[in-house]
Amino acid sequence: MVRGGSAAQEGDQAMSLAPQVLMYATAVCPFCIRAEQLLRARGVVEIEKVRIDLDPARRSEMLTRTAKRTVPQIYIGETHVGGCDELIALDRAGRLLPLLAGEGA
Ligand SMILES: N[C@@H](CCC(=O)N[C@@H](CS)C(=O)NCC(=O)O)C(=O)O
Repeated sequence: MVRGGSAAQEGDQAMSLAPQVLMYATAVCPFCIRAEQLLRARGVVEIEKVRIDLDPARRSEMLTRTAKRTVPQIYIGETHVGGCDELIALDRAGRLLPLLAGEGA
């Protein structure tokens, strides 16, 4: 069973290849909302949201893992995409859907 996944992919086998989508976020964050909208528009059903405003340990985790202080910070599988701007750039470059499909960036 996959935690991430794209609705564009049909069938259990395809779903099992879809990487997890994880987003470090805060409650009040327009960039997080925009990023989520784009991910949803590209068919992502499940996003693991890590609320760093509620959990200082997870904030430290984000800082250590990404070396970034702003939210969102988005992971698709093991790939650190970055923030909202980077997500949009990836999409415009035609590399977001392949990444969501587990085909690498
Ligand atoms: N260019 C970034 C901007 C992200 C950003 O500014 N996020 C705000 C919250 S919406 C933030 O983390 N502000 C805290 C800070 O700048 O330290 C992106 O596209 O993700």
